[in-house]
Amino acid sequence: MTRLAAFAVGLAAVFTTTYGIGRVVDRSPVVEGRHDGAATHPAGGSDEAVDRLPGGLLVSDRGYTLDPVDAPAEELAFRITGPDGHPVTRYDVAHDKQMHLIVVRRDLSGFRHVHPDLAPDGTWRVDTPLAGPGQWRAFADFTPTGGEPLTLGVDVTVPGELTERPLPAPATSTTVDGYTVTLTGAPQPGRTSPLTLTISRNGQPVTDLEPYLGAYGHLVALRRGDLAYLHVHPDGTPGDGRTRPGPAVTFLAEVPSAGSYRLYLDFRHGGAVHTAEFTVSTGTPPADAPPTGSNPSGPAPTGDADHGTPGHGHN
Ligand SMILES: [Cu+2]
Repeated sequence: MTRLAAFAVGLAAVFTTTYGIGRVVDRSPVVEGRHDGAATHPAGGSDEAVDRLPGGLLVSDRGYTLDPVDAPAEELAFRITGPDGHPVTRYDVAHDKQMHLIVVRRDLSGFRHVHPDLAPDGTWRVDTPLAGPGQWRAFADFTPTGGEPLTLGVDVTVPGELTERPLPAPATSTTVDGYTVTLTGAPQPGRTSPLTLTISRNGQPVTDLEPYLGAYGHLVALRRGDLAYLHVHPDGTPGDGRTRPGPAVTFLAEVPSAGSYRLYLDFRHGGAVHTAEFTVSTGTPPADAPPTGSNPSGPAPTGDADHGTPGHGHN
C-alpha cells in the first residue's frame, strides 16, 4: 500500500516536471520545429513521405545534390551534382534565370535573393550574399534540363560573434527604402489563398512597377523553425492584358502547416530591387471572424478591415 502510494506520487512528480519543461520550451523566444512533424523526423523515410515535403529541407533530392565548393571569403560557390555523379551544366530558365539562390540566417534575418554565374564545369559563383556572422541557410532553386524543378538547401556557417535577432511580430504594413507595403490576406494551411501586397511611396500608390523575374514581384515564404521554402506564384504576368504594374501585386500561396512564416517580397522600381518583409502567423482566426478575446499563439491579425482590397475573399 505504501509502495503503491509512493509510486503514484513519483509518477505525479514526473508528469509535473515534464509539463513544466514543456511550458518553458513553449515560452522560449525561438522554438525549433515546434508542432512540426517534418522537422522532428529524420530525412530518409519512404519516397512517398519525401514527395510530400516542402522544398528546401533536403540537401539531396531525386538524385540531385547541392555541393558547396571552397571559395574565397568574398565569394559563395557551389555545384549541383546530378544522378550520374557529375556536376549539372544544363538548366532550364525559370523566372528569367537558370539559378535562383536565396540565403537567410537561421533566425530568418539577412534575406538575400541573388543570381550566381555558371562556369562551364558546372560551378556556380556569386559575390557572397552572406552579410556577416551567423548560421545561414542557402537555397538553390533551379530546374535541371530534363528534370523537375527542385529547391535544395544547405547550412553555411560564417564564424564570428552570433547575435540572435528576434522574429518581428506579425504586421500588415512595413516600409523599405521609402516605400510602404501593405499585406492583405493570410495564408491558410493546406489550401491556396491569395496574398495581395500593395506598394505606395510618399502616400501615393506606385503604378509603374518594373518587371522583375518575369513578374511585378517575387515572393518567397519561409517557415519558422525549419525554414521550409514555399513556392508562391504570382497571379498574373506583365503583358497578359489584365495584370497592372501596381500598386497591388497578388500571389497565390499555400502553406503546409499552421505556424509562423516570414514573407519576402522582391519588387523593382526606380531601377532598383527592394525587399519588403512580413511575419505572418497562420492558424489564427480570419480577420472577419468574431473576436474570441483570447489568442495565446500571438497577436491577432490587425488592419485587414482598413484595406478593403476588392477580391480579398475568404472563399
Ligand atoms: Cu531569382
